[in-house]
Amino acid sequence: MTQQAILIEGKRVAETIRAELKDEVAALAARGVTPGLAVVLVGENPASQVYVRNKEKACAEVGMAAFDHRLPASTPEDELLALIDTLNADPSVHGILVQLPLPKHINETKVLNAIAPDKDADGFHPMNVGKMLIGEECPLPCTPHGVQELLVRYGHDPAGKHVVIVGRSNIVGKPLAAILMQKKKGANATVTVAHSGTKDLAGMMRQADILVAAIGVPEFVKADMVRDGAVVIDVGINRVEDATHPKGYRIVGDVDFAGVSQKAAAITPVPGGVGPMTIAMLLKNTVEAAKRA
Ligand code: L34
Repeated sequence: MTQQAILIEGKRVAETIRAELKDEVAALAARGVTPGLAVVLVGENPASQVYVRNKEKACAEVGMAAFDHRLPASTPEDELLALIDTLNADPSVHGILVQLPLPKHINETKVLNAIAPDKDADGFHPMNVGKMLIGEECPLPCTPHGVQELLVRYGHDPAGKHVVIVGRSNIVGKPLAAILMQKKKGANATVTVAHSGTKDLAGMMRQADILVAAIGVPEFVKADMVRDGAVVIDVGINRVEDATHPKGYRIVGDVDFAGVSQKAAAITPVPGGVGPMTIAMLLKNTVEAAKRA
């Protein structure tokens, strides 16, 4: 295909989802409940600061409360754990998000374990990860859930398709595989999880009906690694130096967009693709938690 791929506009879909949530939030407000999300950021990672700000802005837009907790990078682990205890006990907090990555001296597993599973806005608690794997109802991790939602809303039902996910992180690759392999609506795919140890990775990627790039390497996926007419979802968000941009950098995905968009049937842009969907699904998890509470 030398035709230009259809753009899968995550930004637009995320707007639609926020509009849907706004109505649900209004209905909750009529019952005296304002969904509240506690946003915890430890340290000054510039990318995390942007993501967290976007999350808090999105909360405000749909009428939810965002409780902002910024802690210095030097915060001891037990202080962070104590904050989580307080948030677990606070009835105005329905969802808790601890932005990752955490500073190296803090044990991530310990922190994720400390979040009450019913307030787990990210779906990262091991209990929820287990529920997700066996197909029980639970909050789903926001980025992979956003990818599923994008595919479905653009008419690319994963059912029966070969989905090749490149990347095996706990945030994206592993949970996306767990979600898309379920015998459920919007799933039922044949899933391959490929990674840096995969033999003939390019050949594997060419097998994909739906290719998901979550590698963390700028523009790793080139046109010759993509089958004609594949659907390509780019989860990567990389800052690359660019003196011609006012900020001194620009954001690119894990996919060589210019090349791959000549070959794919549909493709997500970066920015404006999966990123905004991550945030929309975070709000959704929090609204669901508020409904249950
Ligand atoms: N706990 N940590 C926790 N939960 C998460 O779901 C995340 N993730 C990832 C990093 N750490 C996390 C995010 O929130 C990545 N991520 C995220 C969220 C939002 C955006 C990107 C990544 C986003 O807003 N992206 C915009 C561009 C932002 C920019 O200008 O840099 C976009 O259009 O893609």
